Amino acid sequence: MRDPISSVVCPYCGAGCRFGLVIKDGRARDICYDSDHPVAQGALCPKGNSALDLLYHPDRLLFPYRRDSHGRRHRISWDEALKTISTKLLQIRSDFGPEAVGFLASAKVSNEENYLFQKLARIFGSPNIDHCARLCHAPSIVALSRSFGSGAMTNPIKDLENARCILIIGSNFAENHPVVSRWVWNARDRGAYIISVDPRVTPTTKMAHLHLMIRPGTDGLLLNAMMAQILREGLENRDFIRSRTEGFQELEPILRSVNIEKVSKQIGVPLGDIITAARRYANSSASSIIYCMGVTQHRSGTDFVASCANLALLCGHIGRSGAGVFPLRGQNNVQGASDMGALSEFLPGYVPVGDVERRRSIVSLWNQKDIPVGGLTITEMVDEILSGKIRALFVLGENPLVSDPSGAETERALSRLDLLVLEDIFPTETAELAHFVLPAAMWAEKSGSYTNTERRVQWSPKVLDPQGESKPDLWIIGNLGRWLGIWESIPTPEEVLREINKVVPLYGGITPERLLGRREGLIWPCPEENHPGSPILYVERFNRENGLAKFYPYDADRDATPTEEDTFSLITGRVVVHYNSGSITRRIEALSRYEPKLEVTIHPKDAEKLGIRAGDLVTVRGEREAVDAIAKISSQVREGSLFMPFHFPEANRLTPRDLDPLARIPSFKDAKCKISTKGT
Ligand SMILES: Nc1nc2c(c(=O)[nH]1)N[C@H]1C(S)=C(S)[C@@H](COP(=O)(O)OP(=O)(O)OC[C@H]3O[C@@H](n4cnc5c(=O)[nH]c(N)nc54)[C@H](O)[C@@H]3O)O[C@H]1N2
Ligand SMILES: Nc1nc2c(c(=O)[nH]1)N[C@H]1C(S)=C(S)[C@@H](COP(=O)(O)OP(=O)(O)OC[C@H]3O[C@@H](n4cnc5c(=O)[nH]c(N)nc54)[C@H](O)[C@@H]3O)O[C@H]1N2
Ligand code: SF4
Ligand SMILES: [Mo]
Repeated sequence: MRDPISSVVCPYCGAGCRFGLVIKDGRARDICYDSDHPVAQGALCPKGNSALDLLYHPDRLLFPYRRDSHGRRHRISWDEALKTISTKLLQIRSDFGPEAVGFLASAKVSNEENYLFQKLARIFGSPNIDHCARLCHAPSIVALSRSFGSGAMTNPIKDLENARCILIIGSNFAENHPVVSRWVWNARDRGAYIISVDPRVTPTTKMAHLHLMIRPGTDGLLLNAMMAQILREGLENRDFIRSRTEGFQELEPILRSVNIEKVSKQIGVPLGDIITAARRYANSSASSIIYCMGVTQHRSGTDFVASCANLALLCGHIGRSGAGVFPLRGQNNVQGASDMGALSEFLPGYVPVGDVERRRSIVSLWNQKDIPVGGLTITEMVDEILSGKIRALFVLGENPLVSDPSGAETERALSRLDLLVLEDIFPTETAELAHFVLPAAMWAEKSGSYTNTERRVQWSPKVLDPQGESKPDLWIIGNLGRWLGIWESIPTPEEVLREINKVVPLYGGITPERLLGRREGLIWPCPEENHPGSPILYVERFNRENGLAKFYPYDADRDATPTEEDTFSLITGRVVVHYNSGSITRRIEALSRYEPKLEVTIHPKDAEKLGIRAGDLVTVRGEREAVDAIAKISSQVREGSLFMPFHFPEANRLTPRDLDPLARIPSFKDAKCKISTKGT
């Protein structure tokens, strides 16, 4: 590539690939591949490859509009939009208090935009700021911070090729982070043993030497059984446990009492496979764990993540090349949005809002004495809209109507707001309910930094002009702050990054001067200007106060619940050609033609029992609602379970609002359902 630094960061997943845009007469004509990129090495998946269809899609939002009480859209000017929205927000604040306003940030926009957005919400006086990390890796933030001192991935993606054993649990990266596959294949080619734990057969499980097709939601039982076997055989790393950890004495008696034979029946996997997995993971010289939504999106998501951490600590497989814990981040900037404090319980840099001294020191930089605490999460905000406590919601780049659990409740809540504002690039399902819709410029039309799943912060430059009257999110947030009287001028992305350098020590040395000229970015923690970045964490000490990691005891047997005979466990998840709420990919023909309609996968034996044939229209009944889908019959799912992608509005009509008590993530991977041919 002649001018590599003009390359942009891919707007889809957290792998953080970059590609160049060939621009002629102000229009992007082609994509060029970046063969030196540290993650992608020139490869892109189907989504990255179709990025031009996204830029020039005819449905793009090009003008601000308001919706009247009859649902009609009226095009308005930016001044009118921002003036009316800010007047209404100030009115709601004076009538009901600042906590009557909720703010949803976005894992799709830059660090600078998220930073400024949470600052606006908090100075406005509302503690209610959250974003989709809540629905995604909130359990990783809680559990890994407790165990290791940081919720992030420990090693770079490329380092996977140095692993001698890889345990993949609840991740289908071959479809969802496709470029990760190349590094796992490299490891395999070099002789690494690959174990996969997934209740379905997927392109990822096909890469494994051993596939443990467990019953959904039994990961805690499996991980404890593996650890129990490791202890039984004396394969644990006593030196590591002694010198680098604490708390093992509380976990050990739980593990000693595990009955592995019983677990084998509970999880539906042969005993021999559990033993092989335990031995392979413990005995290799460097083992890594890759996990994702199959682990986190459960009522016990935090405990499952804690169990992954316990296993790594038990064998000392952390803090070295090839040995790490890889919670693959989903969205292109979900790591960054979390780092920037777009979460109800954390300020920028994971400063707990309850830590009075550190909180006051951060907000003093914003010329504030203090800010409110006790904010609500995404699902809690929906509950409080229904109770009448929240009256206005400002949504920046999320599609909650489709992505939140229990769609009927979300719809009821969003419909009763006094004010719903949406900033997006497309007219989504949520836009249908919004009073004001503000058109955002797309990734290539604005500058800013994005943090991928490896903690790699990369600058993505503006290479095109925004289309129509769309504006960069930073401009919109900055201007709204002016109308609200919060600040006087709109900062540039570089200016916001300089403020982040001061406020967030992890980003202290990731200055605009260094980042703009560095295509491969910098990996945090990078506290000072001359710091090279930190690809591998915990080499010498963990990030907890005493430098030690901590085991967290979890008695998984407590959670094992049998299901009723005719009830199915519905797994919702992803397919390669679609993305999240589908608001983008359902519009892109090059992608959606491979999966144009909602399908539900059922095992052949269950289908036969219920008289369901391939292609039949079936009704899937959840706790509250029923939806129709096309039946796909395949032994890629277990008997008794179903799979449905959540890229269509119907899927979340079926999911429950059961939350993990600590991370407050909904259990998207286990909705109790019944299924029948439509009309029967
Ligand atoms: N193509 C595509 N790529 C994406 C996305 C997308 O929508 N489409 N979204 C992005 C985002 S935001 C995220 S968070 C990531 C998510 O990436 P993944 O976590 O890989 O995606 P999922 O399909 O939700 O779930 C992964 C696997 O968990 C399995 N699973 C379900 N229940 C259980 C269980 O109880 N135990 C275990 N061990 N496994 C279980 C499912 O069968 C599935 O294969 O992908 C990112 N990349
Ligand atoms: N049933 C079920 N539900 C799930 C999940 C599941 O596995 N099963 N997974 C959960 C997970 S992991 C996640 S991360 C969430 C995702 O939940 P959401 O974040 O709500 O999903 P997206 O479809 O990614 O929505 C992002 C929106 O941002 C818009 N956007 C893109 N770029 C920009 C930009 O530059 N500026 C602005 N302003 N907007 C932009 C897009 O058009 C899109 O409408 O869904 C969760 N919901
Ligand atoms: S793997 Fe992720 S970052 Fe890379 S091209 Fe695909 S969607 Fe984009
Ligand atoms: Mo996600």
